[in-house]
Amino acid sequence: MVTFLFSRSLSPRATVAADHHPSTRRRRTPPPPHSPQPPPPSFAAAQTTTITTPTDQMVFGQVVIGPPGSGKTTYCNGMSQFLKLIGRKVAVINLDPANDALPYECAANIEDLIKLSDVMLEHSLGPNGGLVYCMDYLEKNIDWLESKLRPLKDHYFLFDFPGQVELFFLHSNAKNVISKLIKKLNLRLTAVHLVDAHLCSDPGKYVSALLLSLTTMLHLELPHINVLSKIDLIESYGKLAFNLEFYTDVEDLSYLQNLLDQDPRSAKYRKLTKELCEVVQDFGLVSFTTLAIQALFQDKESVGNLVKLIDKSNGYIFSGIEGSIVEFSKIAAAPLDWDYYRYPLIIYFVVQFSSSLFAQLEDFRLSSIQ
Ligand SMILES: Nc1nc2c(ncn2[C@@H]2O[C@H](COP(=O)(O)OP(=O)(O)OP(=O)(O)O)[C@@H](O)[C@H]2O)c(=O)[nH]1
Ligand SMILES: [Mg+2]
Repeated sequence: MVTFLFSRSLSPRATVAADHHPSTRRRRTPPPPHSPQPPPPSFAAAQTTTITTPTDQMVFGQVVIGPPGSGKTTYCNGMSQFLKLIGRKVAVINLDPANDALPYECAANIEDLIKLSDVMLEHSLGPNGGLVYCMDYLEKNIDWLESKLRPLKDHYFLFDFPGQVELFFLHSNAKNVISKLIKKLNLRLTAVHLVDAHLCSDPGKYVSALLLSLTTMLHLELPHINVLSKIDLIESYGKLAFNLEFYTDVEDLSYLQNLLDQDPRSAKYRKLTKELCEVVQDFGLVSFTTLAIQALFQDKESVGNLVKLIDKSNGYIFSGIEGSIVEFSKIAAAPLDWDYYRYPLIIYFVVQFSSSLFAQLEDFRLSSIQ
């Protein structure tokens, strides 16, 4: 479910390589003249080199993307609540200029920089062209966003992006925005790509979802997790032909062919679909995890599991750890079994307390009206 694409974050090799970077080397104090040179480090010594992670400088977060209506804004809201409950400081950043009613409190909002309605009016553009313009504008004014985020460097970032999928596999503006922020603020980001789960009930749409996920992964070059969102609605447009694992694991797409043949529309494109499925399988990168963020408190296990995957992919689990290269690799290879559920009682009491508080406030309001 997690794919480490060009994973820059916390790779021991990268950290050691940084140590030899000319800019780092120049700052070192030169040895006093005629002082004895230290012996070259042995292989065993190199194995136990202690790496100190510059945790104070690294900022972790998620880039939340996916087709229109796949649940990105709801996800950012639910995920920020979950992360706050497990003790993280969270900043949600709205980068979708078409998001007019936000359920969460924004740390930064693209609307303060540029308004989609103004762009459409001034440049005679439709909503899609307007969004591409807004992303270009954001890329050119990246310093504005940097100045908003720099004071929040002790927070965990959630970026809520627009649903225009062409921004993430065709244009380079959104990718450039992300990579500029990564460089300027030393971010460690994972792309969380949401796809409506109900697409699985139609084999043609499912193949499109697979292709979209693959092209987005290849284009963004970030640690990437694909999510089937709104899993509670998976069968709302028809029964699934196979069990859920078939759709999440993406292991043998040849079974889809029989289904596609039954539909006269897709039978015409039989060869094309077969070839596309082979491309997806040959890359071997796409798989999905499932989520129903709206049912956050009923299904906190799936949210917790997703957070574990994300933390592993962007290196959050390593933050604050000082250790040897060997220790780092042991952690990377370990199963996802650390304890996120040490807070279930807190979550339970917060929910119970909030609902009883709301009930009391409502009683109070009604009694004051009477
Ligand atoms: N049943 C169910 N509905 C959900 C879930 N997540 C989101 N929704 C609903 O899906 C609809 C779209 O959600 P949004 O969060 O606005 O989706 P979005 O991807 O931000 O949409 P755009 O910004 O327009 O691309 C809303 O009506 C949500 O209430 C879920 O887990 N389960
Ligand atoms: Mg949205």
